[in-house]
Amino acid sequence: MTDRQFEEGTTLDRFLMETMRATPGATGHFVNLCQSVALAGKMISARVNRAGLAGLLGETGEVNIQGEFVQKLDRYANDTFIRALEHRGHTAMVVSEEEAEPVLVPSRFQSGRYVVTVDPLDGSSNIDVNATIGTIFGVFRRLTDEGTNADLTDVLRPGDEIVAAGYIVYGSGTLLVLGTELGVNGFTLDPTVGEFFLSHPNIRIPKGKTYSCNEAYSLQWPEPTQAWLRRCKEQGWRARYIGSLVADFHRNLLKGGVFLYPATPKSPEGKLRLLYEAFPLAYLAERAGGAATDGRGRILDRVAQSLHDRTPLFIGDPDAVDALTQS
Ligand code: AHM
Ligand code: MG
Repeated sequence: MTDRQFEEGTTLDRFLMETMRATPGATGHFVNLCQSVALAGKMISARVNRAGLAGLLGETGEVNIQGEFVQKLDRYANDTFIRALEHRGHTAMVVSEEEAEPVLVPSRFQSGRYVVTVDPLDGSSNIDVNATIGTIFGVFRRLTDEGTNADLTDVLRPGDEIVAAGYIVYGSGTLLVLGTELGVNGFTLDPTVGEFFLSHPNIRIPKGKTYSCNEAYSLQWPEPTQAWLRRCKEQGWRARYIGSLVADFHRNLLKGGVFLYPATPKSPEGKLRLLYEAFPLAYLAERAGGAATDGRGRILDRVAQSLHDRTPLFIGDPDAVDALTQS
């Protein structure tokens, strides 16, 4: 919310209810959806915290649609997220990084008006070393009639049609960042109470000279992008990169800076996925005063052609994104 003041100690539930009351025509379905996301976030957070003790590190032995080895926590996060969303009547379909095909809500549950895209556990390569990882999600209001099954037309559409997005970071604390048309707000999980409390109201990305990228690939980038990086170094910028998109994005959102993952000869379409990584974070960046492009144009102007489309990504500080897009 940009125009409301919330008291200290405002829970996510209270925030959502007050936001709903101030939104004409709101039915409560979106509030229920956010509550389901928060429940999944708490459950995943608890599992992440205990993973080293509970035999939950390492791989399952499966390979996912991306050709990557599935980690045990990837599988847990995926299943938990889908189970949390499927039964409350707000969601019709989930598109997940870990699922080759869209997952329809089982027919024994009421189907809903939203379609959710999710990267259940972003930064999988950091799971086994206790570095920050996270869940990224985006929400579309479905186009197809609620009386029918949702289908691909409900997600293969412009990023601009996202109605809400967010992420949960599992770091030194667990934080849920939620973006809607009303703004971007952060909620910290108090594990002693089991609730998310508003801790970062109305987030706006500050100016900051930090770049986040895998610099080891920089010699493979287009020359103008390399030239931009050289200029940053001459101008005294700093580098921060953990290799979890959600963590790198989060730091830049709070501290200022830009994240870039350009195309390389190995990943000519870029590495990051459009529907459940780039779209949600681009939505959040723009609502927090930042920008996001694929190096040519605005990310949210893109239209997904298939579920697991990839894209180059330049996201964060609007001036830096602008410079990188024109470079
Ligand atoms: P994933 O863990 O969902 O598969 O995401 C891919 C990750 C991003 O979180 C991160 O930005 C990127 O891959 C890091 O890639 P690289 O190791 O090439 O720097
Ligand atoms: Mg990811």
